[in-house]
Amino acid sequence: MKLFLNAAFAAAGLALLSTQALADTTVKVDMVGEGGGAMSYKVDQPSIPAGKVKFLVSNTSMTENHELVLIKLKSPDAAIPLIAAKHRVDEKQLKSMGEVPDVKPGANGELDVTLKPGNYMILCNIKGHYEAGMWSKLTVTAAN
Ligand SMILES: [Cu+2]
Repeated sequence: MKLFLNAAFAAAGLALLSTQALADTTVKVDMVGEGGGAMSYKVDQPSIPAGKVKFLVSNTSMTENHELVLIKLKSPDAAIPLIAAKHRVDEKQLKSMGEVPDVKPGANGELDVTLKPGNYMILCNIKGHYEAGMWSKLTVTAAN
């Protein structure tokens, strides 16, 4: 029984290595919440080392599309410009590193980026979602 378990763990370890070989770090992000309710990101690690990063994004809401826009901030508390009439963030005034656009309820998406140390934010720029609290900060530290 013990031998069998060891073999099973070894196989699982190899499978993990082969799927993560391209990214140094994988960040899992759940996008939760419906219109009128609390919308947010659940990020499995808010601080990661610089390098190749894969964001694995899942929309766990029932009816609401969400997205993930990755912004590089000039400082940890940089102001986020809004287009008030449209209830959206003004992405043109920010440095976008890429996005996973329009993820349908129950669907998944991925974003592969190479990140330098600094302060970042992920936000959902579907109308009203940023204002409802759908954003999260991310710190990228110097790689060892
Ligand atoms: Cu959203």
